Amino acid sequence: MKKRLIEIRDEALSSIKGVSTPDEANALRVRYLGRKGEISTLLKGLGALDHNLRRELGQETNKVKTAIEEALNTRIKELQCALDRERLKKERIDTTLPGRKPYRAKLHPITTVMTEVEDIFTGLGFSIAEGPELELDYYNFESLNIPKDHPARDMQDTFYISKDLLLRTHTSPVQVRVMEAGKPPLRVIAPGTVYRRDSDVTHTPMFHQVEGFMVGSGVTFSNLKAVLTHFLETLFGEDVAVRFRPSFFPFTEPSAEVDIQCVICGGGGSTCRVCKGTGWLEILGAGMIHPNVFKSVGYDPETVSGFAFGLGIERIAMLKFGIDDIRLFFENDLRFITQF
Ligand code: 2NM
Repeated sequence: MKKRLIEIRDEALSSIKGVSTPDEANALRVRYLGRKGEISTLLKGLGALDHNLRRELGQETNKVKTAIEEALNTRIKELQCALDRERLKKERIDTTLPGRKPYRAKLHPITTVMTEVEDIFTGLGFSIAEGPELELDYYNFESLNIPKDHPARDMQDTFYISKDLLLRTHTSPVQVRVMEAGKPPLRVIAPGTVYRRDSDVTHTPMFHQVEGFMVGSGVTFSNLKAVLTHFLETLFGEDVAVRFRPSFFPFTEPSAEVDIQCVICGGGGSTCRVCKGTGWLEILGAGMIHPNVFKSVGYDPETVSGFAFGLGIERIAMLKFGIDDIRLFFENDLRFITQF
């Protein structure tokens, strides 16, 4: 029996040397030291032995158990150390790497241009007004001298909600509401979102406008030219050439379109894609407010005069930043949006 005990010990110790994971070592612990392990099984025969022999074998067994236990613990510690070393190597952090730059939010290019336009007009004494995007047909069309069945309603295809309710196609209805609620003299701009059924590289169904007007006694077309020329020189630089061309809007008479010399080719490019070889870019619509608009808001067209104008923010942002597709503004791709 003592011989068998030594055999078990040697076998266990050599097995322990061969294991390669802590789990394997623990399996050996069960096999040799467990309740149904090799040693327990051997000790079942102990009862039949003589007292002295039993004591001697008992002591011997304890020594063997301790030896196996120690060998197991040593091996497990070794293996655990190796595992830890490997993990540390794998998960090593290079503290010398430069830190990642935190993302810094920027203003959307449309917001930047919108604010710039607002600042120029507030600098001239204009105040800012807002109004509903869901608008009555009356304020969007009727009051602006655009009766039902008037061909001008087709100029901007409209999103109708019902017969009388629509998404505003321009911010002029805000101007009408401001005039209706106040009395001359007034200088107001109305920046905001407008909606038209249109979609291609230069049109989106939602875009941004700033419209403005100035009314009082003796406001003239010269005042219109002075204010808009100052505006364009501030926005595009003192040296920009400005041109006023006759045009038509139902809500102004006379009406004009305002061009600047092409910011891309400088006016000389017969092959320029942006100005299509004309050398000029259309930037603004404007005119002297129509007597019928004054009548709508309860002003006397004989004693009150005024000019009004409107411009598209996306178009200006495209020209300022050299962007050729308006849809880029609305895709919210950070690679685009963070460039400005
Ligand atoms: C434009 C062009 C010409 C305009 C007119 C008015 C109002 F309400 F005062 F009559 N607001 N805006 C106007 C005039 C807008 O945009 C191209």
